Amino acid sequence: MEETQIASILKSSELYPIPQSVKLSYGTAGFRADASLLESTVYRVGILSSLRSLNLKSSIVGLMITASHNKVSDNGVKVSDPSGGMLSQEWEPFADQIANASSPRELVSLIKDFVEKEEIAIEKGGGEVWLGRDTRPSGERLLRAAEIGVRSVLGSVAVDVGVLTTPQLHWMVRAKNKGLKATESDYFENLVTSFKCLIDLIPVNKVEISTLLLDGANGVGGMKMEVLRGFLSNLDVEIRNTGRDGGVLNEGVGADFVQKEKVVPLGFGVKDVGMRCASFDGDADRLVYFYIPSESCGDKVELLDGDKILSLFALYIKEQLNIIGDEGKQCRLGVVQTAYANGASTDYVKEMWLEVVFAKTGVKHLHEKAEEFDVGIYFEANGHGTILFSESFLSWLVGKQKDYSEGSDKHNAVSRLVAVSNLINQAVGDALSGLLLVEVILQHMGWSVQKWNELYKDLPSRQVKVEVPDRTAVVTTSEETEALKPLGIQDAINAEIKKYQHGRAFIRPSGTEDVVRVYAEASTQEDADSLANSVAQLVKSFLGSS
Ligand code: G16
Repeated sequence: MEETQIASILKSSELYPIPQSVKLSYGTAGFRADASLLESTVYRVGILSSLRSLNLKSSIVGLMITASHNKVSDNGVKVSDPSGGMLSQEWEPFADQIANASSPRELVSLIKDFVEKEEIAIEKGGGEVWLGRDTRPSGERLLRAAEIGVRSVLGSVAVDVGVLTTPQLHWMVRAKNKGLKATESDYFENLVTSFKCLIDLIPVNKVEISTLLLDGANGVGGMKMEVLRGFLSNLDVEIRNTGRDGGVLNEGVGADFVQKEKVVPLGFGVKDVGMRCASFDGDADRLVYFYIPSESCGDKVELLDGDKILSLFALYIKEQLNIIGDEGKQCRLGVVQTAYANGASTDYVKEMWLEVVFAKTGVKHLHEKAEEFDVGIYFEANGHGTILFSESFLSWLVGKQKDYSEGSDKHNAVSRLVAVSNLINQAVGDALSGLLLVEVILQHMGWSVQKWNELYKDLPSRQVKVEVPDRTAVVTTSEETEALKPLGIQDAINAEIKKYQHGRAFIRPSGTEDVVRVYAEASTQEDADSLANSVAQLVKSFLGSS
C-alpha cells in the first residue's frame, strides 16, 4: 500500500477513536449497537465498502445505516454486495477485525494485509459506494462517518442516496450494476408497472377492494408507502404510525412487535375489528399481516406471519405453473424456512409437493439456499423474505411469452410469473413489494384476509428473549434446532419438551440484540407459553441472568 494511502487512513481514523471495552460482531445483519458507540465502526465499514467495490472491478456497493427492528436509540450498518445481496460472508471476519482494531496503526496493518491477500488494486482508485439511511436521528451523523471512511480509500467515491428503506438501497445497487435505471423513482415505477400488469391479468375481479390499514412502525416504510400509493390504483391504503404524530420508531408498533407479541400495535383498536391490517418493521424489510378477530378478544390479533405469506405466494406460483402444464411442472419450485417456521406451515407446503429446505436465521443464509431453485421462495416467520427467479428460468418464461398466443391461459400464466419477478425484490426481502404481491394475490383469489388465514391453522407458539451476561456462550447446530453449548442444556430442554404434546423448542443467540432467543411450540397456547418459560428458566440457570 502506498504511503499516501496509509497516511490518508491514519489521518481520518484519528477522527473516529474506538470506544473502550466494546466488542462488535457483524452478526445476523451487520453491526448493531447503541448509536453513540458506532461512529468508528461505521467509518471502518466505509473503508471496507470501498475495498469491496475495488475488489469487484469498481462495481457499486451499498452501505445502509439502520438498526431495523431495534429501538430508536440503537443504530447499525450493513453492506450490500453489487448483486444487491448481503455482503459476502467471506468478508465478515475482516469486518469484525477492523471494527475492533484498537488503534489507527493496527487498523492500517489489518487493511494492508487484507489488500495484499485479496490482491485488491487499491492504488488504482475508482471504488464507488452508495450510502442510505433510515429515519433514525443518529443516521445523518453516522452517514458522514461512513463517507469519510469511503473517501479515505483514495480515489473512491461516496454517493449519499438519502433516506431509503433497506430493500430500496439493495434494489438500486443491483439495478445500477446491471446497467438498468436505478433511481428511487425507477424503483417506484417498477413496482407500479408490475403491480398494474398483475392486476390486469386477474381473470375476473371477484372481490370488492377493501381498505388496507398499514402500521408504518413510525419509520421509513410508511413514509415511502405514502409516495407509492399516489401512483397506484386498485389499492386503498390508510397509513398509521407514520412517525409524524409523535410516535416512536418500533415502540409498541411495527412488524417485530406484532409478530412477537401477537397484540395490536398502537393506533389500532376495536374500531378496526375484521379489517385487513399490515405492519412494516423499522427499515421496511419485514412484513406481517394481522386482523382483530372480535371486540371481545382484547388486544389479541390473528397474525399472518412470514410463513403464511410464503404459503400464499407458493400457492399462487404453483397455480401458474399448473396452468402452463407439463412444461411448467418441470420448474424446480422450492421453499426455504428457518427453525422458527411454524410446523403447520411446513406441513402445508409439503402437501403441495414442494421441496422444503431449512437454513440458519438471517436472510443471507436463506437467500443462498433459495438461489438453488428455478423459483425459490424464502421467508422467515418474522416476515423477512422474497421470491427468487433463476436467470435461466426467467429467459425460458420470456421465450414462452412469445410462443403462446396472447390472451391464452398459458400466455397469461407466463406473463403473471414474469410480472411477479419484476414486482418482488430480487435482491432482498422487501415489505413494500411483498405487500403489493399479497394484495394482488388476494384480489386474484377473491379472498379476504380471514379466508387467507384459513390456509392452515398455526400450531400455538411463543417466543421470549432472555438477557444473559454472555450470549455467545450458546452455540447451536447449523440449523439452530439444538444447542451444543453450554454442555447439558440441550438434554434439559429435551426433558422439558417431552412434557408437552407436539412440543418443540430451541434456543439461539440473537445476532442483532444482546439476548438469547427462545422459541416454543405446543398443541395449546398455554402449553407453548409454559414450555417457553421453562426453557427460558433453563437458559437463566445455565448462563446466569444479567
Ligand atoms: C435481521 C435479519 C433477519 C433476522 C433478524 C433477527 O432482521 O435480517 O434475517 O431474522 O435480524 O435476527 P436475530 O434473531 O439474530 O436477532 P432485521 O429486520 O432486524 O434486519
